[in-house]
Amino acid sequence: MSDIALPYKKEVGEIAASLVQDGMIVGLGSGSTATCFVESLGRRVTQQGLRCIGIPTSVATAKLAISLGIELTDFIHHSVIDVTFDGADEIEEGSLNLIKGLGGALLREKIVAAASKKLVIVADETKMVKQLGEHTPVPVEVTPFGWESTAHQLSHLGAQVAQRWGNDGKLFITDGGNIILDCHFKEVKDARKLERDIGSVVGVVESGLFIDRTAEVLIAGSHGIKRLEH
Ligand code: ABF
Repeated sequence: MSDIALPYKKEVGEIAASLVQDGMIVGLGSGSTATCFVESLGRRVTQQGLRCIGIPTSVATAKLAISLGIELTDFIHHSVIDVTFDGADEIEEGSLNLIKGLGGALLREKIVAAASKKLVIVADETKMVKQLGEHTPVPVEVTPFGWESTAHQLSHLGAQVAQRWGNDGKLFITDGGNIILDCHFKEVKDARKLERDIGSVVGVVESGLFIDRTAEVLIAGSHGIKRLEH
């Protein structure tokens, strides 16, 4: 991970892991900053005997957690999560609304977030924006069947729609077997309305707009760690 923000991500990952208490059911996020959190949590489990159980937001995070000795569970056994720590692609100042999903895990991330008593976002300072959509498209997970029609309907909302391709040059397929359409909007003036509008398009499974879900943001940067609460 040749990431200039890596020191910040590691720092905020450590802080987040220190907030996990014995007995907690913890949502384990996806992406590079959430990975720093999971790695730090793994150290607390193996070196300090922390007793917690994780619900992962992606197959990749599940594999990482298992490799680090973190016990996992599922929604059959726990329908409510105490706290979830996850990353984000954009965090809007003030509202703390998010764009997530550039890593392709938005559906499970949103399901885990919705099941959580508290969602804590861990990020470096580059993720803060004045208005969502400044430099990130809205990822939308759609069913493969009829995706072309779904894309056409999304374009009626004002989006320039692009299929997501993997680094292997193949069409990106999510853990859920769906595809992702990255929707580029000129401006996202009303993110709450846009989330509703996207969600009402037939064929859409879920969007990467996380509205009114963030309880707290831990931001790492040259100033140290900043804690923002909604
Ligand atoms: C994940 O974190 C995704 O929602 C998002 O794409 C990713 C981006 O964060 P990072 O910069 O930490 O990889 O939760």
